[in-house]
Amino acid sequence: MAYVTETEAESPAESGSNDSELDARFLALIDADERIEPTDWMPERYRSTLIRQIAQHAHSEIIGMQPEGAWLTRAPSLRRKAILTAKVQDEAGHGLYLYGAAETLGIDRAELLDRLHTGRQKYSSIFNYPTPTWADIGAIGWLVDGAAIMNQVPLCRCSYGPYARAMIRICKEESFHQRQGFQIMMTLAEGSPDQHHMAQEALNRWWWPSIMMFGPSDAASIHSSQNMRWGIKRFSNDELRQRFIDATVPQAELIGLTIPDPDLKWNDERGSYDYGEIDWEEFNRVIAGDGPCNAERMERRVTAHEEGSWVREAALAHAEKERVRREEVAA
Ligand code: BYC
Repeated sequence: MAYVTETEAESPAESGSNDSELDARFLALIDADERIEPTDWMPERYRSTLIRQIAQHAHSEIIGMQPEGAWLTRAPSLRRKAILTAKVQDEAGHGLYLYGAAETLGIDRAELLDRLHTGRQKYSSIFNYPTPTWADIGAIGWLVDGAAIMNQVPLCRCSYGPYARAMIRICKEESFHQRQGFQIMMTLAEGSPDQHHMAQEALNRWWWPSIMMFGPSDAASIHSSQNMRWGIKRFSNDELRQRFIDATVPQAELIGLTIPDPDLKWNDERGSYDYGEIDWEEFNRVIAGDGPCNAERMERRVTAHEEGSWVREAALAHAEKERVRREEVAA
């Protein structure tokens, strides 16, 4: 099936198509909160936008295995190790569901991976930060999975059916991940002074990058208004960021940790927390490829892909053998 790339897509009027009747039918489905399915007609720009977002999401899941995978051999107990192994496997599974959802849009998984490996597609900024202590694993579960849930629960109602359905299962697993992360942080925060300090330092490292996960401010977000019109996005970047902050501050207070933001203050009038200035320069640097771990993450990913080529070849050879066998039986 033919597909357009992010840059090839035409700039549309409202929905991206020149065919007003098909357009009207497509937008009527969106307005009725129905799901668009792979066999339905859709504007090319809707298709390419979804390919971009779902692929970025899938890439984030598999790159996200790296900072946590680094602690698999160093987890502080067998129980913690088993839980972390399961979590890292879950991330691989999320990648699989998401690449599968992207493929329903007519693009090949190998092409998507190639776009990641050649820097033509992004992955989440958050996974370009290091995990120097065990507490960083707690902070990732608590904050990164917490932010992911806030962003992803609305995606369960995304207008594109296969993406929305994949998100339902992913969100269930992310909730478990968030709780295990919070539990690690709680244990450390309530432990010895050194452990408490380690938890606080991890919170200091991960707070601002987690806040940045929600993307640029609404004023700077280039895709938001079109994505909201298409029912891909249900809430803006800033709305979700605010919800995350409001939900997380009381959790930090509960375990006696301090959010590293001197400007954080409850605003009675808004019924929300006011927060300090986000370092957008850092965000832009990280998404442009110049964060603390970008080079290391990409090198590891490309090496793993190359070293795994024999597995893909073996799986294809096996599938072919099975196909021939089935044909022989049927003949
Ligand atoms: N990192 O116009 P905007 C996870 C890019 S969770 C890197 O607001 P949009 C996990 C954006 O792609 C993380 N790039 O875009 C959790 C665009 O660039 P391009 C993954 C970012 O699409 C725990 C440009 O900035 N989650 O995987 O309306 C464990 C302008 O942005 C970031 C998802 O992907 C960022 N943080 O909104 C393991 C959720 N933010 O593409 C794994 C699905 C923005 O034009 N994605 N950019 O070159 C979304 O909800 C939306 O795509 C976003 C951005 C909210 C991220």
